Amino acid sequence: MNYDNLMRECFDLALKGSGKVLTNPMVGAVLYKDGKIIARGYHKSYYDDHAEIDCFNNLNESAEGATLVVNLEPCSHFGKHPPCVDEVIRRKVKRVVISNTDTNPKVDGISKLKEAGIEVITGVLEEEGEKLNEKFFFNMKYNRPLVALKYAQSLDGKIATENFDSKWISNEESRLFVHKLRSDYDAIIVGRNTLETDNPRLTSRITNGVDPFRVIVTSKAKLDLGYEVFKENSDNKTIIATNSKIDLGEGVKVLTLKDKNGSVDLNDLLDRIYELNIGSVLVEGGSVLNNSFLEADLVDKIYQFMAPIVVSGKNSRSAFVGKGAKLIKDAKRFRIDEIKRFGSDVMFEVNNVYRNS
Ligand code: AOF
Ligand code: ZN
Repeated sequence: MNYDNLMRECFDLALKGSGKVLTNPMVGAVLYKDGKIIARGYHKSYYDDHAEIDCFNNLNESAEGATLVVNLEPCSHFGKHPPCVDEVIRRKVKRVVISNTDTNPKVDGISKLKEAGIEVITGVLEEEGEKLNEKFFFNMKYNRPLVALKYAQSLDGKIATENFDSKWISNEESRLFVHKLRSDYDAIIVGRNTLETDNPRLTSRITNGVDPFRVIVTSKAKLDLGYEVFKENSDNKTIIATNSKIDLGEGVKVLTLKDKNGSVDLNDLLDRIYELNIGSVLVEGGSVLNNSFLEADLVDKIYQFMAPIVVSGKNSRSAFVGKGAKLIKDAKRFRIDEIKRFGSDVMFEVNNVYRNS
């Protein structure tokens, strides 16, 4: 039997957890018996049940002899929840069909299932599964959040004019996609300059969008709390990341971080927010912060939007402002993995060359 369609159903279910599962993987599960789906489930958020358990909870009959299709290997460890494999075995499922094995070193569910006499089929739509959970697999491999930069530029590579005007380089369709990205990523990071010049809300304004954590990076000791990110903080997800001593009183979370050459140490920032279960971040500028991530070799991905306009001007801004490479051979190297069109704009999804997916 071909399990592709059932696996696609798992992917669709898994995606409902996007932006909510944080450092956990997105997982969907279906139980299939006598030619039909008898239950569906998915991992809804970081603290919620795993997909398999949610699926069993939605089941109104016996699972004995059924096939469980799930995009990730069922877990075998005691984490926030007991092992899923124990429940799969207890319910007398006869076959488990998986897209990806779990790269979490604590997990070895496949051997447990096989020992219990359950047939296991792996690798169904494996590449799609890996792409779906690229953030999770990245987290497991590198032990830190995945960092993606996002910016919109003109044909001549400018993200703002010399007086920092940047509204609106990209079109409405591109901006809609950005709101989807904001929902899919766990946090947005901006530098203090961007906060002061753009006063962004950094929320996801699409239907069912999840508002991300909003991290402001600053080295200065004083900060005005009149900006939108502080006003729209009913969810308590605004964080100030700083290498100086800031006392803002109640209400806004402050992370005091290591200093690196007078700026926030970005490795320390990523480690500290990873402890808050933030598994992915979208850096939305400005040029100096983008460049700091680049120089620290912490840019894993770029979403570069390009609009068919030319700004020109020797003082207009580009996406990265710093020392720069003296020779082209020393330029940081990326790989264009995807090109999408949004009306008159083009978006390049670019990954760092060290990443293989
Ligand atoms: C599954 N099904 O739906 C998910 C799994 O702390 P815990 O107990 O939530 O465990 C988290 C780990 O479990 C996570 O790192 C990953 O290895 C696995 N996630 N496993 O069988 C699921 N979300
Ligand atoms: Zn589990």
